[in-house]
Amino acid sequence: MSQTRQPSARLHAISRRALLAGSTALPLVAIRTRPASAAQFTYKYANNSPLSHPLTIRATEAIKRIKEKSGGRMDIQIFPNNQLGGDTDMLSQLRSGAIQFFTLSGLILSTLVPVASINGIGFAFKDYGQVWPAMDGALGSYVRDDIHKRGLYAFAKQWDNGYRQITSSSKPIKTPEDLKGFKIRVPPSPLWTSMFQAFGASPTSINFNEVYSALQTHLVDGQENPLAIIEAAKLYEVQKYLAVTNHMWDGFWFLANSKAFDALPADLRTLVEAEFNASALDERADIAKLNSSLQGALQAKGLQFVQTDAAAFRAVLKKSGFYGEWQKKYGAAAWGKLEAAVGSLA
Ligand code: X2X
Repeated sequence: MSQTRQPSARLHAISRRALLAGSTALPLVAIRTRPASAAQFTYKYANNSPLSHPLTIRATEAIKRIKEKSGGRMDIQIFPNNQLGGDTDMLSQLRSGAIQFFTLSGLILSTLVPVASINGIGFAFKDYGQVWPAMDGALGSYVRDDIHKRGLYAFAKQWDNGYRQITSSSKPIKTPEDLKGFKIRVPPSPLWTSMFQAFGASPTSINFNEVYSALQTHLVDGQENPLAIIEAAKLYEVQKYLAVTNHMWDGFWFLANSKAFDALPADLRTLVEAEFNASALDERADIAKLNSSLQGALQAKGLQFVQTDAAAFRAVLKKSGFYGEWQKKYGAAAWGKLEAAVGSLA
């Protein structure tokens, strides 16, 4: 036994010695962890989106362009589909610098930057003709300034999540009264909870990575999301009805950890921001296309669509004092920017 062992032990000793001798020129750590990468900056981007969702597809394209155009100096590794945890976990990772880039709904970001949920005020934006000028303009800048005060950097162009619709397994939601006592999942955000409480529903905050199983096990009877998410995450497998409510518009901020972003040389900062902003516009166009094609596709998969009267839902919110309450929370400056974009809400 010792005879068979000896040669290999010697070989091992030799190769180790050889490696150690070379280690002044090439650090061992670099050889082991990133054999093929000569990148100067290796950063991580994480999201909650399924692989087939335009957010992941277009972000992946931007990352590829950034690598090419930087001559390989900037290598961003993508961790989609909640691989690194739920949104609130990933937000902590972004803040600590464990990840450097992350896309997050403004409404969830509001747990850190309160004004970031303002675009989600119920029935505020009539259509995309109101959304993009506001988010690319004064309202978006106002929110971004507050984000920047919290150690995070938000790129100028927001990505589209979409207008949200309510799905359910137990009964169709046709009128606001149907929401009374309805057990609905909402993303973790005070605005979402407040809005569904105003309807008399029973909202539970759950990160997106647990939504499918929460619906499957009937922990909740419904949830609300844009069509593109319902399709990409296959929520139609565990839901029967979709109420077309368009009750809020939701978008993703493309966020960077400010320290990590500032550590990049100016040319890489410019490149990274330009490419992610360009992909944001591609992604907006993808979602617009999906909005017009997905109803048929989802119906074919068995989801029953129910049309609703938005004015009736909005009237309930108004009567409950929802708008007044949130106007006070955001303050006159922010609310004024929202109303400048969408008209009077009170
Ligand atoms: O968590 C959700 O419902 C989702 C996927 O729409 C968000 O990112 C807010």
